[in-house]
Amino acid sequence: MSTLSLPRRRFLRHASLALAAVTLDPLSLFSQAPSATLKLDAGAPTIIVPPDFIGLSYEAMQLEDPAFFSPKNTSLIAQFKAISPRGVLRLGGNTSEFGWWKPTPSSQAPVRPHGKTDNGEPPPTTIFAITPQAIRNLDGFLKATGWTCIYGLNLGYGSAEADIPEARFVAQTLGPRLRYFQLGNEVDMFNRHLRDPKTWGVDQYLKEWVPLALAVQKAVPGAKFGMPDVASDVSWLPKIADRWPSLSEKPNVITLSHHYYWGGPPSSPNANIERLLKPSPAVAQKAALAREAATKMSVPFRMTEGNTVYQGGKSGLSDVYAAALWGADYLFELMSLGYSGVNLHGGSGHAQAVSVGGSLRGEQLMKDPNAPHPKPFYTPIANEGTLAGSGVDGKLNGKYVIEPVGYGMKFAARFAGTTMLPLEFHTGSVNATAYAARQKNGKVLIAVLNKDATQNLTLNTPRGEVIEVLHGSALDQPQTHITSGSKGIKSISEAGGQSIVIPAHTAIMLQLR
Ligand code: BDP
Repeated sequence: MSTLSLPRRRFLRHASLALAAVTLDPLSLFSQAPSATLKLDAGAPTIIVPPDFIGLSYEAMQLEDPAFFSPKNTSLIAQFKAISPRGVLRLGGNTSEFGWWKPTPSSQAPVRPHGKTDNGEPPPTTIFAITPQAIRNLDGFLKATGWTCIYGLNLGYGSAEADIPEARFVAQTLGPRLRYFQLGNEVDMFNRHLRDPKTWGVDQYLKEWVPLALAVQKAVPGAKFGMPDVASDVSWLPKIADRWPSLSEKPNVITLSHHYYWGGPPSSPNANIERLLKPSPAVAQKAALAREAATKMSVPFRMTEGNTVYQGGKSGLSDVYAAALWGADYLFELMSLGYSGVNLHGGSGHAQAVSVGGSLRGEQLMKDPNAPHPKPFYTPIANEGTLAGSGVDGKLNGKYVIEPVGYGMKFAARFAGTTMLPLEFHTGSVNATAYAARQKNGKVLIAVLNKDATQNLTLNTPRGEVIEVLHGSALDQPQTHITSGSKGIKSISEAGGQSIVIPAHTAIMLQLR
């Protein structure tokens, strides 16, 4: 039996709570727990989950430090691989409109007209350089992780002149590790800072985006694109799909994309654990719009950037065990809705703080902003140095740890490369979800997430073994574990099946015989 969990330092902060956790006799629970039924519909149409479904998203500004995505950053590489042996690293975020390509040490930074500042966006004076060394190191990093990359080019301050040399070098260096370029981050928000709100919209966007993408494509043979990477207005996708047939020349778009933050800002009283774990109808509504557009354009659709709470996340919500259950559930849901992949956002404190206007708003809500916490709060992988506190960036020390939301991703990653199977799941009053999939070896996996804060779930299932458990002592505490095996979760055989008790706020992975 192996257990993966948060590092000792953050664990010890809550050791007293962990010790107080009561070990319940699972058999005694059968009588008290409400019962749920689960029925597989093996004959129904199915969805294939790509083997590299799992993804992480980082700010483009992370490239400012060539040592970050580098083959030498072995601890970060290990954590990428631990979350998923295959995956997609997406580089973009608000900072992708503020970088510039610096081909030689003597190249001069561009002088840019500074537009207006918008709350939650980088200040207009933000500028950082991306060098050939950063791209070469990125390639070494991708080779070491086995991941590929979605690379964000600059649309906000972009031009053919500025973007082509960067795109050319990136394509030549990354080769097959470059999945596609994206050109512009959260273009539905450009009206608030980078463009004239009176004229900005889908039509103006296409007027700028299409010629720029075509120029890059002509200069960089084989260049492919994802678009439009909107923040929240997913109705842009069907609007683009409707206009697409009328374009005289079409760039090679291979994916439609949008972002998703569950809630925010951090100060909102609605951003709380109870609501985080409830179903979010917006997820399926956005999926319906994305699917409609993607079907019209005959391309896959992807959620390229998202997480719990925007503006860098919220202390006590984005960085605690509840976020692991949210992350796992969200990923399973997107798999069952037919997404080709999902990238949860994170990074190191500095780049991410710049992306949201200079500081992590969630820190202002903490009693002690210097108390150890991941920076940003929602990052799936944190640097141990930033956990130690002290300022926005903490001290990067080369050691990386998986945070709760990253454990949720790791738990869901088991479904990568499977075929989803529809199921019927009735849980009564318990807040729980379930997903099923057939693996390549033919065996069926069922993930059951009991997100309920207090109620256990008694479930009647076909016969099988619990092969993994996602658990934490409390929803509002950081320690999070994935334990292989059944971790004491007992089942009772019944005619044609079994009963399993899943304790409150615990998820299991069941493999049927
Ligand atoms: C998104 C931006 C990203 C930010 C994130 C946030 O693309 O750069 O870091 O929001 O607000 O909208 O946390």
